[in-house]
Amino acid sequence: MAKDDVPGVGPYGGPAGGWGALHAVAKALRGQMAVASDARALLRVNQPQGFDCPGCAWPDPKHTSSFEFCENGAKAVSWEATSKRATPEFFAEHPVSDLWTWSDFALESEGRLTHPLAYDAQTDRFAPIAWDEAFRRIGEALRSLPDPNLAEFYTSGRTSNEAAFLYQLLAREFGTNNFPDCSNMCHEASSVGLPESIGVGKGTVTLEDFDRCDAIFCIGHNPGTNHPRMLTTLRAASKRGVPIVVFNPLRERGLERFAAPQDPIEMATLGSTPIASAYYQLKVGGDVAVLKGMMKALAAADAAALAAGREGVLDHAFIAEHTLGLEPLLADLDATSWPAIEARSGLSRADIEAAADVYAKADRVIVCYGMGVTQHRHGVSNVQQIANLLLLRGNIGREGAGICPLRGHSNVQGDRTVGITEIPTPAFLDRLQAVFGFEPPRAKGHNAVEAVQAICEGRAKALVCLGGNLAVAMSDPAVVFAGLRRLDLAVHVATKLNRSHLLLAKQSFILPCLGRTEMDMQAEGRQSVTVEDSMSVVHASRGGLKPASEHLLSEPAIVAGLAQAALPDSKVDWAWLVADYSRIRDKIEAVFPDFADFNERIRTPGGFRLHVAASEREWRTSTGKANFLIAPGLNEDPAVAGDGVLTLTTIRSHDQFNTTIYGLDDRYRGISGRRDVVFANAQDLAERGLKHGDPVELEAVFDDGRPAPSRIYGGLIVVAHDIARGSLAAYYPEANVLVSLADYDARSGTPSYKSIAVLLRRAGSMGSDAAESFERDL
Ligand SMILES: Nc1nc2c(c(=O)[nH]1)N[C@H]1C(S)=C(S)[C@@H](COP(=O)(O)OP(=O)(O)OC[C@H]3O[C@@H](n4cnc5c(=O)[nH]c(N)nc54)[C@H](O)[C@@H]3O)O[C@H]1N2
Ligand SMILES: Nc1nc2c(c(=O)[nH]1)N[C@H]1C(S)=C(S)[C@@H](COP(=O)(O)OP(=O)(O)OC[C@H]3O[C@@H](n4cnc5c(=O)[nH]c(N)nc54)[C@H](O)[C@@H]3O)O[C@H]1N2
Ligand SMILES: [Mo]
Repeated sequence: MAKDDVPGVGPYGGPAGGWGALHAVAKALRGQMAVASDARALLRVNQPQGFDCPGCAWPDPKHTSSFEFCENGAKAVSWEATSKRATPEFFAEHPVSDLWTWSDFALESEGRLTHPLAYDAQTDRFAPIAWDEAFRRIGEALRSLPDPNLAEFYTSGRTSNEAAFLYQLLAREFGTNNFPDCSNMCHEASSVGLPESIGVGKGTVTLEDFDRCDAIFCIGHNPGTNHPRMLTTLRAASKRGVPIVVFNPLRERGLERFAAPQDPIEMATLGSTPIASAYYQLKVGGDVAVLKGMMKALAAADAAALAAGREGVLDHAFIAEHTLGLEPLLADLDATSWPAIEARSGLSRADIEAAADVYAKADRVIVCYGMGVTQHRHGVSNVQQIANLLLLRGNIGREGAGICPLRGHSNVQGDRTVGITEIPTPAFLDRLQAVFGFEPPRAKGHNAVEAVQAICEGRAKALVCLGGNLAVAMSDPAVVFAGLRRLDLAVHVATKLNRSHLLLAKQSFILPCLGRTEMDMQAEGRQSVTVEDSMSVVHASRGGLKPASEHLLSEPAIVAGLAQAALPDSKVDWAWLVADYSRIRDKIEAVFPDFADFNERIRTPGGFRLHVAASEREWRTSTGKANFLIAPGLNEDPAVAGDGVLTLTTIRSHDQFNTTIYGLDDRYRGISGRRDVVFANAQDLAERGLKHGDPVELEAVFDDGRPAPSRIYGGLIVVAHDIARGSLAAYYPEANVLVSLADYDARSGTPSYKSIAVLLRRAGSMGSDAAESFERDL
């Protein structure tokens, strides 16, 4: 069947960006709100005086005079600034059992929440409740827990530094370090892996480094969709002649060609700029093999150069002064054979050597990476191999070079910086104690997987969520949904209704909050909050739009309300702190010395960069040096034996923000009006007697090769796509039915969303009864 014969599936010929992006913005805006106010809102995004775009964590260029156009930023803003409302009348009309049958898309499409709500079991409805009464009941429920560790405090990364700091203060004074966080499903492999390698859990580059680098490697991320403003940076590098080498199992349009909407010539001539200079479609999970292959090639070139009396390829002076562990790394590379590397990566030795050659010829190299690297069973090792590669030529801690993890949510990094962590350091807890005068708990708390496991096993009884959609973002919805329904207390601070809110506990509350774009008035006047981008730059964000409802409270005010109710003898003056957020920032500064002169420094447009020790070649590791660390073997995930097993990765479409689905199109991959697709390589299809457009289903496979009949994803059509052999891709979050709660990286707790062993077969050919009964169970 030709590509065009399958409804909603076709080729996409254009570049990323361009007129398609402008049309998409116009469509997003028409769907959500009136044009005059939205245009004004958009113009203030990422401006020194405006609010920080809730879209992603890519930094803003320093001297922005005109707003930087971003299609997906515009979607995120219009989604929040919509004129649609989910009012008490709406909730009176629809019992929860009815809402449960709605799609996630339909739930959020009702618009902004307007009133605090409590669930009433008699009517099966959420009904409005006064704020005081909601706080009182929640406080009472929390206080009645026999042990504070029976409560879980989840954070999603849109939360500001101020709200996050108060939130960790509340939970710690309450008595727990249970901080499941969206970061646990995202860049936790970086937060755990990089400190061991280079002594900081963050990226080391700044935006200016991109103007000075000589080569860029992009591994496992899709900026055209998820960090669209990054394309402007990559385009500028490409125009300077900087090679951009991509490792991705799918051909992603944004990494191939980009037309900048700001460029009148590109727009008028329908021209575009090529991005990738070389595009290698490795197999899903082939990154460690590629990285080891590149390092093996560099080591061989180095040995040959030294033997011939030339200068080495490795930076021996840097290695001697700054690192430990080169010899064991070289021995590991020696013991790793090229045939094994080729088989696991799906790339030829010649291709990997060519990539290594680009790396070796460049004086300054930046490696960027995303979820394609972190969301594997050995995500921590993957990240550490990237650090190894950079350290071999001294590419960390100097201008134009470094490591660049592409963060997810717009403030996920900041939330971590101000204390949202289940493994707090003793030094941080000591300062918290000194500043606030209570004894914080010292025991390790729960990460996201551990929190959900505790909930499912009845070891946790209360869940408070500061944003997010935990149950849908997490693996294994069948297990997780059932677990959340057994809670005593569920509290969701949110802007829009989502499925997690409908998983009813004995007492359930939805507390509606202001969004980033909205004006935040407190007792002492209008407030700003702060956020930290992917490059450790902290800056202010100040909303200007009229709040969606007069009943909304800000996130800091809600946290303070919860704290006052849960902690009647609190040592913290919550009302005083919330009256003026600069007081919260003073406390952040008192606890974290890196925030010296915090209030002063955020007055500078563009903010300030936190000290990143590794950027200065200060190695805060246990050895005091940067460490070469070895990954065991070549498998990022267990090698699942068995006939016909394929590896499924899960990806974001162009029309979604995580669990928020804006629309059903995925323009750059040629999909329109549907999400029920699985992308496959044409040869893999032919081998299974399948063809493009066939109805199919996927069944997960255990590590030992046995099929897992309780994990089937049916009702799909298969799309022949430009994807590596042996690899499949489907959309997150729907595909989470295939991921077991047990499938995660033991070292970081990150679920292995990017490598799920599955069988692909024609729909109904086997096991569909199991699928139907499973869907009924949901
Ligand atoms: N518009 C929009 N922006 C977003 C988000 C959103 O949903 N929508 N989400 C935000 C969040 S929380 C995050 S974490 C980031 C996510 O940003 P990304 O990391 O770009 O997220 P994914 O869509 O998961 O894309 C992963 C990419 O990795 C590739 N890939 C999959 N498996 C592998 C593999 O095994 N190896 C390699 N090398 N590549 C692989 C996929 O083909 C895909 O191109 O974006 C943030 N920004
Ligand atoms: N299979 C698979 N699963 C994945 C991933 C994957 O790639 N594949 N990615 C993982 C990743 S990287 C992440 S980060 C997680 C995301 O997990 P979460 O962060 O939990 O999920 P989101 O979809 O970002 O949360 C959306 C909800 O946040 C609320 N919200 C939006 N704005 C605000 C605000 O300003 N304040 C408050 N209080 N609430 C707000 C709205 O109610 C909205 O419904 O999912 C993970 N799950
Ligand atoms: Mo994320």
